[in-house]
Amino acid sequence: MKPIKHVLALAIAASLLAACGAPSDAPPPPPPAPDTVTGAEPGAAEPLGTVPAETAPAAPETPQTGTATATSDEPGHPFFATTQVTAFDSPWAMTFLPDGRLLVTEMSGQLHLLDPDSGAQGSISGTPEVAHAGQGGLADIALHPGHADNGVIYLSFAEPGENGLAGGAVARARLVLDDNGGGALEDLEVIWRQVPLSDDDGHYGLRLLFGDDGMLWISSSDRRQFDPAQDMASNLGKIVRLNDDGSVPGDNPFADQNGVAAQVWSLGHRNILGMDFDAEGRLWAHEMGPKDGDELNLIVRGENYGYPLVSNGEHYDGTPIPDHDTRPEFAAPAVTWTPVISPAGFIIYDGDLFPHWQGSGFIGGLSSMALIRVEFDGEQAREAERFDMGQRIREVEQGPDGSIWLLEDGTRQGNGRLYRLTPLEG
Ligand SMILES: [Ca+2]
Ligand SMILES: [Ca+2]
Repeated sequence: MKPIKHVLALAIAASLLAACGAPSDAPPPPPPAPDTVTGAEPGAAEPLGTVPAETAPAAPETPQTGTATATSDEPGHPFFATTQVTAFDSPWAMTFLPDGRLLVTEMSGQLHLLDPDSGAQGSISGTPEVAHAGQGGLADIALHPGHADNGVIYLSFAEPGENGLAGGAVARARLVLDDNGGGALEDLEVIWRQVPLSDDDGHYGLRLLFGDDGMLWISSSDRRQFDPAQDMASNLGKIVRLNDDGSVPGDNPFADQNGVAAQVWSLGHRNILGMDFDAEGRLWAHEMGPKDGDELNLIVRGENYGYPLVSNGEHYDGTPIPDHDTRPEFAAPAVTWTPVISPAGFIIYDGDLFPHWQGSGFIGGLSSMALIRVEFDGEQAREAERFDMGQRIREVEQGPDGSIWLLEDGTRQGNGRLYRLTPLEG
């Protein structure tokens, strides 16, 4: 991959001089209005229901000092260089094509195709109509495991319904690329929908992931409706597992139940914006807590993760929620964060460029404006390091060469920059 257009004078180490880490042209976003438990947030300027944390005096987080590696087994690690590749308006997700080009979704509904080597950027036509409001819009993108042969991709999005309602949906289509750096989606077909629809514009979730078993995993968040997370007549507040055509696998834990219950792999979730498998095939998902209590969970077949009956956070209106340790029948998080990090985007790294980070998880932080490294030990996990990025991180991806790619959240600043992280030489 060619070197870079625009290298920020920005090298971030664990011993971060964090205040130096922010590009000079990136003032912190204004403090957001509080999330509420009941109402819709005020318009599209309010993308995530995590916001109170951002008004906390410590946000962005207190910079790590030179002792940051005290939480790490590593004796130290190389610096990484942060390079701005380009910028989008309100990017949400990205995935690499087999040819090394990058597909990037925008909440407004656009799908971009970027050649990181040349900087050439094209667009993909034929994306579905989206309900672009609040946290809703075009969301995640994933390649079919056989994409190199069949060209099939999957998109998740907020789908407009009748009477001002909307629901999360997943479509698959064939990506047909042209010779001019763009392309089109053909044979687009919606294969899954959230039930029920809601007039709330938050907590869609809609992270997409394929496992080694060829199954499609979807995070379906609670739409800020709470109780559906425990209701098997709804697929809200669940992690869903489907065949690649949207049908229900016969070995799902509730496959013998009627309706959407058969789709469910796990329940009792709030708002999941990141999932990935580790090298042993365990599924991990982070989850935005209510007021405090963000989580990283090991996702186990058929388990109930307890929301809204238990949480280490509390409702935004001040109503307490019993903590996890009061109800051992519900699966407890492997990591819980108070104050919150507002997790968005997640990879478990297996690349070659940062060999000492193989097996680590990397979580984007919105309110924490950080990249958070998690270390795993079997079914245990812990935060190992936190890199202050000085901006809300929306999405994390691993590049074909093992570089780490970040999308800045554009919904606040209107400028969602794409960054590539590489080791610093020397
Ligand atoms: Ca991605
Ligand atoms: Ca609690």
